[in-house]
Amino acid sequence: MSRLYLGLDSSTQSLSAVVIEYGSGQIVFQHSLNFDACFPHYNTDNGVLKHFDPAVVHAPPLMWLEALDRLLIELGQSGMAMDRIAAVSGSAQQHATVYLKHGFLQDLETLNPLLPLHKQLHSVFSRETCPVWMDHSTTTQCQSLAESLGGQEQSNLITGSVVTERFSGAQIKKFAELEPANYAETAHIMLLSSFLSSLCCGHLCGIDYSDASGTNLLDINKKSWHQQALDACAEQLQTKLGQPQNPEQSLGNIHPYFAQRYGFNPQCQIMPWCGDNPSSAIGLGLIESGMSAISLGTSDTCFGLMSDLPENRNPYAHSFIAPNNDYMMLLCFRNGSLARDKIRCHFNLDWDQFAQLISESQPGNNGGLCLPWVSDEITPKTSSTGIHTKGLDDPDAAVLCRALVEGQMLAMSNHADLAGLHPTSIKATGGASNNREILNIMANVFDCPVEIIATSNSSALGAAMRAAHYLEQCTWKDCVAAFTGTIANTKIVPDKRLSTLYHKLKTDYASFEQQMLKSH
Ligand code: ADP
Ligand code: XUL
Repeated sequence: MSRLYLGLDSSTQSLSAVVIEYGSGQIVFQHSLNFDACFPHYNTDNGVLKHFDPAVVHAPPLMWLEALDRLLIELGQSGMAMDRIAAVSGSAQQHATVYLKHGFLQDLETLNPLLPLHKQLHSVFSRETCPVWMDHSTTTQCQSLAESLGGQEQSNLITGSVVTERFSGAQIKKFAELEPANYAETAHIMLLSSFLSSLCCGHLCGIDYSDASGTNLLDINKKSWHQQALDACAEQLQTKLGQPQNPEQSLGNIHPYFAQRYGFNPQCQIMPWCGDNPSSAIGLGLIESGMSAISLGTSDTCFGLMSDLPENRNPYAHSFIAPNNDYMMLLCFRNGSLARDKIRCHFNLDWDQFAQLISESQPGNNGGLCLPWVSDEITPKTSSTGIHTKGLDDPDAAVLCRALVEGQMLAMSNHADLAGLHPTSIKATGGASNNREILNIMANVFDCPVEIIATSNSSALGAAMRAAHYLEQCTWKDCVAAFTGTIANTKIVPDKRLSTLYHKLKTDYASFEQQMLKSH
């Protein structure tokens, strides 16, 4: 019987699982748990905790643990042959940091399989809530960290990104500065990905290269921590972080906790968890330089693989190390699904009505434009929150839904150009890739075909594929060919007439964006 591989993805709003069967190339299980709906007692809103300061965005780590147990129970209840799962890997929202006390390792090693994780690990955290990627409360720390590295341009060259508010370096620095006693009590600082890796295998795991490149602390060329960056952040940071982890090396057997509690084979291998976007690159079949994708999740991201880093770096683009040890260029837009959702709810629409209204409205809105900054944006960085419009007088629901999505795609295409990402075809994923009208606009603005793969959960699929790639010793090409088939008839080709229209609007949009950035 051929082997099964489990991929998990702990994203902003949900925990998902995908199980693949290598021999048949089938996805045999996929399921998601939405944090707000399934775990209301944590009081999260779209997976994060409300705070009076909108720049502070944290999540409760116990919720992630409770979700992991619940999902594995449901996996077992589905009739899955747990002992056929040969390897497990996962991915997690990038940049989220987890702070653990000295007793953590002992508590981890002695987990009781009769009790769920959240009942046993509630006192291991030296910071009760974890800052996540939406947090942008670290501007002061970013300035000082960038200065220590010789300025933002230099930081970009060394670490792959300008020093960025949501990245883990600035987040750790803020914690060490504002809560020195709790920082001193912290023995280990992990990313959500390495925390979940550690739980799965029962020992302390380093942060994998992809997520380490989302910290501003890694020398991206050498794949090792940059001492100056560590020293500029906090004392004894290297000891707390451990060594960065090569994503292509196994972490060993599964923790007996999971084998005994859920019936996994005790020899089941654990592969390092990595960031959700890098994992999604594999799940979408991006294994060669030049391949590009757009993920329409809570945030919208646009990314592509590169064998070498470009000499000129766009300050808004991030270079990460991909799970296949290539490089990956990524742009992240905070106003993704949350902005679309806000407009949809404002007009009391469901997603089908939202799509219907777009299809009935005029492409290009007669030159009208909309900057979709429902909340503080990160690409470009601005706090001039609001839906700013130009040439749209008193827009009705249809005009505004279209203008918002067009604005999102025009911004993405302009910033991709600046980052040296020039897609010739795009793989689309994420919750909103179910929406045909959004993908039509994407294909026309980027002037290239858009394809959707068979699961909208490409990060969890990528994790399962990374596990299979290791154990089956297959090439990435074979692995991708087996699992990333596009859904039949979902290749959307651009309409040349509309692409020409959007080509002109891209320039107008860039000027409008500049104008708004200057005036705030
Ligand atoms: P994340 O991985 O960041 O948690 P997902 O990729 O699961 O996010 O996407 C969730 C989002 O997808 C929801 O916020 C929802 O707004 C959006 N979504 C779901 N279905 C549709 C649809 N048909 N059209 C547009 N957006 C959708
Ligand atoms: C990427 C980023 C987001 C999160 C979402 O840099 O911050 O896309 O990874 O989960």
